[in-house]
Amino acid sequence: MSAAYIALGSNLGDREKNLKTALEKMEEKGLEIVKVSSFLETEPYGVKGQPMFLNAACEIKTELSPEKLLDILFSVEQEMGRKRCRRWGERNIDLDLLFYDNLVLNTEYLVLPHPDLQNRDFILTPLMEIAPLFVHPVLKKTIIEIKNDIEKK
Ligand code: PH2
Ligand code: MG
Ligand code: MG
Repeated sequence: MSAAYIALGSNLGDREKNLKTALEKMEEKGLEIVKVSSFLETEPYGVKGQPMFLNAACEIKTELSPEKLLDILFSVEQEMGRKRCRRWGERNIDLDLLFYDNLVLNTEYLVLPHPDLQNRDFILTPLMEIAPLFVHPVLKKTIIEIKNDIEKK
């Protein structure tokens, strides 16, 4: 069994319902959800002038490869009618794979760990609730340490 961490985000429609629906669909597709953070309202990062986000993070257990897991996340987004609009723009649901065990991977399809998570408070704050001592396999720092680093910036 592998452990993976996933970031959830929504800033269109009923945001809370969207996050809950995504979690339900992930479970229906066989991902074992072991921890879910609280849902956190956050300022848009990257592209301003869009609605506030609701963000969360969860930990899952799976026998699937990281690529197959990513396929499942995409299929949930698709079933929920996700349209890929502008980069960093508004979306009813976004599911991003953050970590898969201690795997470091850089392919066209998938980059692990998520390449920008160390700069994103909206990922680190919920992640800190469920995995404060998880060590980033490239930065060799815990989530708490990474979160402290961005607070100093
Ligand atoms: N997702 C983005 C871009 N900006 N900002 C917040 N607060 N939350 C997000 O989930 C988010 C974002 C691209 O995926
Ligand atoms: Mg994203
Ligand atoms: Mg995404």
